[in-house]
Amino acid sequence: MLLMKDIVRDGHPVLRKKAAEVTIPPLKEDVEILEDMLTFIKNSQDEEIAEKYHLRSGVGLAAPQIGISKQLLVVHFEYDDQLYSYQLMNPKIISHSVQKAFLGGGEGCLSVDEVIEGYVPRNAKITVRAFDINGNPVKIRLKGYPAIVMQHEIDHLNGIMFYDHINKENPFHIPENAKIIE
Ligand code: K2U
Ligand code: NI
Repeated sequence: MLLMKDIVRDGHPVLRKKAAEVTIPPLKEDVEILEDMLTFIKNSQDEEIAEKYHLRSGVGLAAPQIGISKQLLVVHFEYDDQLYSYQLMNPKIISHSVQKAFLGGGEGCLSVDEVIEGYVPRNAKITVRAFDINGNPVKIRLKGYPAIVMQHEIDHLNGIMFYDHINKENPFHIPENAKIIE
């Protein structure tokens, strides 16, 4: 099982690389990577397991965060009584809103141990094309918090960290017409 020791920390070059697309239909090893990543996120949300193995709670994970520079990501969380659980290969944002959105509490990252304050402006709505764990094409439309999480993970596949988006002059600058998500 994946543990925090397997999570690559900020400063490692793999977090700044554009990850390679994976072959479709998927290799067995890529399917196994996605399964291990989803298990880690589920474990991190289980109080007993997280305490026993000192896991930091997460809602998503991208393969570069475990040192694998491949376009693989998982997200798994409940929001507004709906489960959002995806294991994706080669995800691409194919369209997005002009409107921006950001988490009122800022963002964190399993690969960043320190707190970095500031608003992280992202697209309020996105449409993602990807392949699921069986190699089937999927089209996913997200808005609000689920869209924020998905963009955080897709950023990891492009070597982008959440703090790259924070306004350096005024970390709490609110873009025009932006939606605050509490
Ligand atoms: O990619 C990661 O490091 C996982 C992040 C994803 C994330 C952070 C902030 C905003 C959107 C996505 C972890 O989930 S950070 C810890 C966390 C846990 C619960 C809720 C929000 C953030
Ligand atoms: Ni992250």
